[in-house]
Amino acid sequence: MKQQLEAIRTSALEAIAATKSADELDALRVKYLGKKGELTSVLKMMGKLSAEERPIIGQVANEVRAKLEDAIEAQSAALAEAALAQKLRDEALDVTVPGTPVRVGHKHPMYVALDELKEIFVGMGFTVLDGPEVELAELNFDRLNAEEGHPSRDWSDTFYFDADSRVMLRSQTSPMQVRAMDTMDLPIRIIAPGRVFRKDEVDATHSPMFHQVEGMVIDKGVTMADLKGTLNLVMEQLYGKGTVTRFRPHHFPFTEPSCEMDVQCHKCGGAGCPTCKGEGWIEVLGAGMIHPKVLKMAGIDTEVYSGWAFGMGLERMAMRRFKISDLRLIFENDIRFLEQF
Ligand code: 2U9
Repeated sequence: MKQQLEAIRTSALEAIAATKSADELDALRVKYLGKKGELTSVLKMMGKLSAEERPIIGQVANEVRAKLEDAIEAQSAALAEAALAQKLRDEALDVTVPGTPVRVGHKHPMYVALDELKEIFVGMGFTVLDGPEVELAELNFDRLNAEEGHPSRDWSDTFYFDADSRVMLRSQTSPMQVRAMDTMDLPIRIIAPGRVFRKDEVDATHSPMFHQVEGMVIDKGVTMADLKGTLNLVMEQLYGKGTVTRFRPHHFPFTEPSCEMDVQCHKCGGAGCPTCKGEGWIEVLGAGMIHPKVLKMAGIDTEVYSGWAFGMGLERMAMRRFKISDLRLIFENDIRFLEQF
């Protein structure tokens, strides 16, 4: 019987050490220590032993049971530890694995030009304003001295939302300047870039939606000299030091006097070439002293304050800067085109 017990011990310990899972270990526990287990079966035969043998065999049997229980417990802990280590390995995140590439877009050339312009104006203390594209005709026209009957208010030129021509897609970013005059403290120095809408057929130089940058300064004692000085500085930063400009008289309802500004062609130095279409000059923007009526409508005292304003088309500016020949290319967003800038 002693040999039987020792055989059980040897085979059980070997089997326990070889287990790979908690289930296998549990099966062994039942196999050896369960009610109908091998060790239990041997112990049940103890009654057949003599009185001298019984305590000796009993002791061996208890030792074997204790040994198997200890071995099962130790193996159970070892298996649990191994399972945890495996789980940690399986669930580990390898941060060095390259991710799925994200295709990065490309900054639109017009926004390259706009950002450059913003930086120049912000550097001179201007604030950049943003505002609604759906506007009141009152702010878009009346407050800018373009009264009923003004040609730009015609239904053939403007996108109205209602039969009374009160609500419209803004045709210029000027209503932003009107809002600024109504809400901001003086002095004011702002630029307002954004989309504007006019009923134009699409061709190489026209689109029903385009972008403008307008700007204005209102302060005490502002004159045409400030307008010229500031805009000359902007052109030098855009086109290089020594850029030559000229101002031609013009007419806008919201400025008086009004002018258009040209820069001398950087390609031919004014002699005339394909870049300036033989003119020697390139028109860049419109500007003028803010009409006293426009200031008065905003409640600004024209005896104390005066101001100047300008407006320019952003697509045209980007087309000049990047030598883009057709306006439609600006809006098509063909990545092969955009990636060239
Ligand atoms: C207020 C007062 C004055 C904005 C101005 C221009 C001259 C101008 C055109 C350039 C090309 C429009 O994009 S374009 O077609 N604009 O020539 N704009 S002065 O003057 C203002 C604006 C707001 C309250």
